[in-house]
Amino acid sequence: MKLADKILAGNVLAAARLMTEIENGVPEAVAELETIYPHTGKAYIVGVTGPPGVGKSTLVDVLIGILRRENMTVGVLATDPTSPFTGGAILGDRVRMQKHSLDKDVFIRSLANRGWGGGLSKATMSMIHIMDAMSKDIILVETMGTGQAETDITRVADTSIVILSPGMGDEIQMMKAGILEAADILVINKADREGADNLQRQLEIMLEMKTYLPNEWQPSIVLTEAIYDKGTEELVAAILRHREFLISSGGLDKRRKQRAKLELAEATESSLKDYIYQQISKDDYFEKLVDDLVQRKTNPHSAASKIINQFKPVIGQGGKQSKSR
Ligand SMILES: Nc1nc2c(ncn2[C@@H]2O[C@H](COP(=O)(O)OP(=O)(O)O)[C@@H](O)[C@H]2O)c(=O)[nH]1
Ligand SMILES: [Mg+2]
Repeated sequence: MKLADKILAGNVLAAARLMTEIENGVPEAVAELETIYPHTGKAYIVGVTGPPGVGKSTLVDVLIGILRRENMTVGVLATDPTSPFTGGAILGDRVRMQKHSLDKDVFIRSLANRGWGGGLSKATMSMIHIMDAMSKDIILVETMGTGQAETDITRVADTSIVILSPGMGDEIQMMKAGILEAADILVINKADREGADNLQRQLEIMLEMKTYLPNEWQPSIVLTEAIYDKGTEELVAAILRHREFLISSGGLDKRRKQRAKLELAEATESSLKDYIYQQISKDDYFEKLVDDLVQRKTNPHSAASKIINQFKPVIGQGGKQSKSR
């Protein structure tokens, strides 16, 4: 049996193996993902983003417990870009979440920093798809997040939680980076610490400055103390409220379309890249473009436009045809 079939039959080890293959860039893994894809789209994806040390992993750990009590199955994708080389923090996350490791309805996976760069990598999306195909109701994705790229988890998750904690001075930086703009729920964790009120006021002022349309979601602010399991039920309630809102407003479809768009663009990019690499050594047309580049008769951008322009009439026609049908 192929790995994908085993995964669809509920084999957890097969899922772990396929994830490792994806991380290592094993080419056969792509075919497995093709088998899996039709079985995805059911899971609800929650992005948990914030600067290092604010308590993302601690909070995720508590959330797992609450969601399980509500009888939801949970997938967790944890990354810690703060220690990309030693893997120390990743191991830490794993140890912390180990109490859930005997629960067959919880699947936790740590992803090394490779290919992540603060944003959402192809590998990340693939891991999410696998957990989705494993019938996880909720998938929690812990990332640092930059808020700058449309590939950031905060832009493609169904619900985006941005976590801050008092006295870190990060909130200003995060505002600059636009990460707060992407938040559906703002969490002030470590509310047991001094400065939580102040941070709450700052965030409230920031939210008040924005104008919301009548049918637009207004981000909520939730105070939590992850290590004391305080405010965490409220956080889960806020997530579920946002989910209800997205479903009833049609926003969920919009977000999923955005995610599909991103995946299509990324897949096209990598296929096109592979194709061009293959052709460059066998095709006179590409050979000439490369020579022109070397001799500085053209530049990479213009050369790329030339290639894309070749595709345009074909793609454009396809679009027109399907519309008229
Ligand atoms: N005082 C306090 N410390 C917390 C709270 N939540 C987490 N921490 C601590 O903050 C540190 C960083 O937590 P961690 O979950 O690893 O943060 P992450 O880097 O965002 O994943 C750990 O030592 C936690 O025990 C909280 O609510 N209050
Ligand atoms: Mg962490």
